Amino acid sequence: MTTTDVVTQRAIDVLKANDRGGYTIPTDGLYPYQWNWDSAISALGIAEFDLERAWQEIETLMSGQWASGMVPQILFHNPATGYFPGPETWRCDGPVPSSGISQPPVAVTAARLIWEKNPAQGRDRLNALVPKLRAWIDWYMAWRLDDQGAIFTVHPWESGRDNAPDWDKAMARIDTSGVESYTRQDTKHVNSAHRPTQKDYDLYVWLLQIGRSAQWDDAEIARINPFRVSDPLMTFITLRAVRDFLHISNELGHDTTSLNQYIETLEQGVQTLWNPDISAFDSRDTSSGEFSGSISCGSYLCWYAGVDHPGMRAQLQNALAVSKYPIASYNLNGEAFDPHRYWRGPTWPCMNLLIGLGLAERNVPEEPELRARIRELLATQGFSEYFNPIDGDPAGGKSFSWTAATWLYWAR
Ligand code: 2M8
Repeated sequence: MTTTDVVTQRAIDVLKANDRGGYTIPTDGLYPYQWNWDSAISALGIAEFDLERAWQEIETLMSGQWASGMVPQILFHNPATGYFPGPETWRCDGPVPSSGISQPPVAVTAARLIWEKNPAQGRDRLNALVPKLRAWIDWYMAWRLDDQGAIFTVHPWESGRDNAPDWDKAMARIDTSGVESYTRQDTKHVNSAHRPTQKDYDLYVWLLQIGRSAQWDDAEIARINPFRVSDPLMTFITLRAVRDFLHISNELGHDTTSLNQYIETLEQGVQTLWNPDISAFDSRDTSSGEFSGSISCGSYLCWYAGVDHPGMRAQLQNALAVSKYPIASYNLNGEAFDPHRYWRGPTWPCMNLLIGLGLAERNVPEEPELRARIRELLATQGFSEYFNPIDGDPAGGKSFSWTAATWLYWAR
């Protein structure tokens, strides 16, 4: 067996060990349920060795879709211990016990990519998913579109980049003094210096309480939730999802009404996230109109969304020059940079997978170099949740599903 074969087998073993029967947990202990965009990325990895099971991953995720079209961030299919907040805190009543917010719609793109591996075999399964994927896209455009055409998040957990510096200014404006008492579980599993702070968690729980008091009604949340930050990552991933969904709909003969309009709106929206002061796509607080001043892994998803930008190409070249294991979750020269703390500096291979797919599709010459760096990182350090971008030190959960999937689908 070559080294590649050995690492590949290890990646398959991780995904199989995290399989809970129809869905894959991110990692044992820390995250014992089905997470939305983790499952989408895991499905890409699973599709490399079991196409049927990859479809099932997406189908199980979509089984949790609410009547509104929203697809939850977490599905609590089976009782588990060791995670906060669980279903009793969220108090939602979708078809499967769940949280009340969504996550970036990578699953739409994953459905297309899985289908393309064997279009004849996947046709019926994709056809059955089409109305659900469409309803989710419509929900995003109805409830998460700002007045400039960008997608915003109402909770840092919805963005997927929980404690990114992107939210700092918007969070500083919120008084969380009414937050209920709660007990964190995450710091029982991993080093607390690598996790969000207590202040971050107070805001997460406070925003959860806001949604719960609105009984998770979208219109009421829009009225009372003070946290609303437009995010390049969410906007790029949604734009990409709509493009892929349009392609699927054309190929399979489904209704395409409004889809071109959505694409036009989002294409305009992403341009409003260009911050000339830092020469990068950046987050913007919708209430103050202020940019966060953050170059993040989300900034580099422009190519994934089909958007080239010479300024981001320059950023990419710089990122490859200043860190051994790019693309970091946050710019190494940024004032909030912390190489250990979660979404404030570490490199997340799963994000590099999405960035790399975009680079490859747009023929950006740096893609092979980026892939080689992540390949070396995973082959030598294993499948942890995230890594120090300078020395590659692994951190967070071990045997992580979307990290293993990144190896299988892209890095190997
Ligand atoms: C992290 O977020 C969860 C909440 O969703 C948490 O910290 O409790 C994030 O990295 C998120 O992007 C990811 O989907 C989740 C599971 O891996 O963990």
